[in-house]
Amino acid sequence: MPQDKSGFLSDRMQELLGSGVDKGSFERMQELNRLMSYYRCAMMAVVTKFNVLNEQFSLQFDRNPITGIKSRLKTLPSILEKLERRGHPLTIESIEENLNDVAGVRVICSFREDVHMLSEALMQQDDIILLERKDYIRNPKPNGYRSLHMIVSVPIFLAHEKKYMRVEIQLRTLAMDFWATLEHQLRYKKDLDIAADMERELFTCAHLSAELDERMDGLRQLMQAQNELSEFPVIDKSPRWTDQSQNLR
Ligand code: 0O2
Repeated sequence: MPQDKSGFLSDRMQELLGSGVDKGSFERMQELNRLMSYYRCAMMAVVTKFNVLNEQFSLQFDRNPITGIKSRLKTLPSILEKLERRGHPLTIESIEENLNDVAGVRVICSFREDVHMLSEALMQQDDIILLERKDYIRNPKPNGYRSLHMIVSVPIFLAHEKKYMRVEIQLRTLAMDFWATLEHQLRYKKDLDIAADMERELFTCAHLSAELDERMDGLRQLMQAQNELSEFPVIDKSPRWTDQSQNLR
C-alpha cells in the first residue's frame, strides 16, 4: 500500500462507489451493504454446520473435537487493498468474482486428526461445494505455518432466491493456532521485514508446536486404547465450555 494510507483508501472508495452523493453512489453503497450481508449469512451458515458437527461428534465420542470457532468479514480497506494488489477491477462485482476470503471461518480443534475428520464430515454434506483445498498441515509453508484451508461455496436462502457464496475455512489445532496468532501479531506489530534470525526462531517454534501436537495425539491414542480394554470405560462428564466470541483476532 502506498505511503498515504487514508488518501489511498478514499481514492479507491471513490472508484468503487463513485464520487459525490448522487443516486448512483447511494445505490452502489446499498449494493455493497447487501453483498456484505450475504457474506455474513454464509459465514453464519458455515459456523452452524460446525456447531452441529461438534454436537454430533461429542455425543458419538464423548468429547468435543472443536474447542473454538471464530469468524470474520474482511474490512473494506483490506478488500480494496487486495483487489488493487492483484490487479483486479475495483468494482462490487469484482469483489464477488475475484475474492475467496471476504467471509472467513476459523475452527480450532483439539487434536490433529479432528481437523481432517471435520473437513471430511463437512464435505459429505450435499449442499456445500469445495472450490479449493490447501493442506498446510501435510505440507507446511516454508515459515512453518500449518493449517488446513478450504474455499467452499455455501447456499444462503434469501426471501425469493437461493444464492451461493464463497467462504474461506481454516481448520487448525490449538497448538497451530497459538503459533499462527503470535506469529501474526509479531509481523503485524513490526510492519517491516522480519530479521533472518527471528524467522529461524519462529520456524523452530512452529516445529515445537508440531511436536506438541504429535505427542498429544499419541497420548490420546494411548488413552483411547486403554479405555477400549477397560471393563469400565472412563466417560468425561465434565461440563463443556463453548467459545461464543465471533472475532478472528
Ligand atoms: P486474514 O485477515 O487472517 O484473513 P489469499 O488468501 O488469496 O490472499 P493465499 O496465500 O493463496 O492468498 O492464501 P492462503 O495461503 O490460503 O492464506 C490465507 C490466510 O491464511 C491468511 O489470510 C492468514 O489468515 C492465513 N495464513 C497464511 N499464511 C500464514 C502465515 O504464514 N502466518 C499466519 N499467521 N497466517 C497465515 P490473510 O489474508 O493474510 O489475513
